[in-house]
Amino acid sequence: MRRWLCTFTLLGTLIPPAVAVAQKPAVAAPGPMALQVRSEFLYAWNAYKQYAWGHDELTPLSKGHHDWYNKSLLMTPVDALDTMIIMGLTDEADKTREFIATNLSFDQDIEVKNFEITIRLLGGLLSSYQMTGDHRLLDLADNLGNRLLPVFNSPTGMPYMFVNLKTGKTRGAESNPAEIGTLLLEFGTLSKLTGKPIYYDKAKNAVVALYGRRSKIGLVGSTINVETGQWIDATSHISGGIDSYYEYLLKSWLLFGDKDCKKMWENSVKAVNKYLADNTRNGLWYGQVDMNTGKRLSTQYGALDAFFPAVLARSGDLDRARKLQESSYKMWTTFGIEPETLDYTTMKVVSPGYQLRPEIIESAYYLSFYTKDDRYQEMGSTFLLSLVRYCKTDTGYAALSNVETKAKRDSMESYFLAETLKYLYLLFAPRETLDLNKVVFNTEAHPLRKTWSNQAKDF
Ligand code: DMJ
Repeated sequence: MRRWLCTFTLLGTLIPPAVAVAQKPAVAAPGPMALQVRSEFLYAWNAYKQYAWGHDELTPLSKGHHDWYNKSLLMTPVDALDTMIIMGLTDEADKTREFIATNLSFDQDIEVKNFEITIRLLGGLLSSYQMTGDHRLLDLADNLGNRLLPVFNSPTGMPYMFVNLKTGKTRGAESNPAEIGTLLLEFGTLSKLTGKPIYYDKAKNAVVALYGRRSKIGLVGSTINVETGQWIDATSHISGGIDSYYEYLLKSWLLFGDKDCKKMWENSVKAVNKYLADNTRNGLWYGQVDMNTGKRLSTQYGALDAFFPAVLARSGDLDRARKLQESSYKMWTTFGIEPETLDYTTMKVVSPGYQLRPEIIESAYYLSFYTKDDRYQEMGSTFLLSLVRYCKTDTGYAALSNVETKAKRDSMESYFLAETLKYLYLLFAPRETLDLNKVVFNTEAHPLRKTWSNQAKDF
């Protein structure tokens, strides 16, 4: 197994690994902006270590910790590990990896959310395994994947939302496209790396079952019953609850070369662009429509929708990606930081929080990579400034409960270290730090590579 290498300058400055192009010539040193992001990462990580070590997450205002279940699953360390590797924080990464490998156990009598555990833990373990070659991480991933498999035992093959890691008991028949269709990158990679086809097959079957229930005009709704296959809420959008279903159709094609996924992506994005896109005087936005009729139901857009320019850019649609990113940026700058949701016809806040989300930064990074336009690093400077100004506390970073008052909330989700700061770092880091054409990020920003293909051209 090749390792993702870190190199050092003569002065001893740590240079980040040439992710996905390991064994190629050394990468240029990160500039001042990238170094600042790295130091903000360390600031938040050290606060986690000081006040929440061994737990799932830091609670920055109360200087404590929060566990998702009655047992910690080391959410923050697992989610943050590949960011450390990419940033070249080798000692920190080595210690964290050792801690995970010796302390993380999935043999727990707890009922977990399949989607979150898959994207954060399974994704994190797999990418860190690919970067380090530490087999203990793959063993953990295999162990976890096996414990999650019962979710697929529904009459339709679409997964239940929850599963008990010890007993395999499932619950939660009312689910949504994101939770059903955001599993194939992780489960598929697990199959490729372990040689066990069951993971790929179950996750693929679930997506196909969901896609097969799209409406006549090609859209999916917000809520579906995985036992009956009936839609419960026919509202269609690209926001939370549906978002990464679309992302994974495209990316499963890119990572696995799965032609069914390519077809499902192409058909789906056509319908999304036809019915959900809303070209207004205020720019391009994506709102809500009825999945059966295409009738517009509302005009809301938010922090979660802001992932879509990244996906459009990755698919080659730079024109729409650029326009939508300008709208997202307008959303951010109107308040100094973005709200969870606004009405794009009035620019009034609908849901006022900012949960330290990464999507708008992820899109800036993709657009910067594919267009080489300085505009997106300019956006990145604004994002960094706002984060430091409004979310930095004396103990790590905190979410905001209200972007208008800038009141803080006692939460620092693990994705802040896995995604938000990783994408911000990559936006400013030397381009060769990571070749976006050679990895596929899962929806939690864990980069996956076709290490199973053995074809030099893939890397
Ligand atoms: C992350 O867990 C993932 O990006 C997911 O797809 C959406 N929500 C958060 C970040 O906002």
